[in-house]
Amino acid sequence: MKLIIAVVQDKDSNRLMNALVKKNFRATKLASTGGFLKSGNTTFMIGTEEENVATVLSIIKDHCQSRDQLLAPISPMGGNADSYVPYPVEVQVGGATVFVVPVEQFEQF
Ligand code: 2BA
Repeated sequence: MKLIIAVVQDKDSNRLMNALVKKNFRATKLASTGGFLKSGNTTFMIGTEEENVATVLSIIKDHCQSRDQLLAPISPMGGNADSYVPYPVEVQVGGATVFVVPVEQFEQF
């Protein structure tokens, strides 16, 4: 068994969850925050058999799109001056960042 961990944009998360459920994949959605933009994103945990990994990856690919996002300057007041960027920066946020990890044991009680 494998655990697919996918960090996706909030905008794509409902469509992705619907597509996974429609194809009978079980998934858990977690609210997460990107370290760089410090804005919300969604992390999916999808446990599935090894032979299904390619199918799940293609569903993720089909339902998540990359977008340009503007990183607005935020005053360092009360925050960390090390990360202060004084001008807006455009970054391309990927459709999905995916990790596929082996599952040592899977139990449901
Ligand atoms: P964030 O950390 O908020 O990053 C958003 C986007 O900002 C990234 O898109 C990338 O284009 C840019 N970015 C991140 N760090 C940067 C840096 N040090 N310098 C310049 N640009 C930078 P993605 O790479 O598509 O990542 C989207 C989200 O996926 C990330 O949100 C983070 O939540 C997650 N992620 C990406 N790589 C990861 C990793 N190796 N481990 C864990 N989570 C990761």
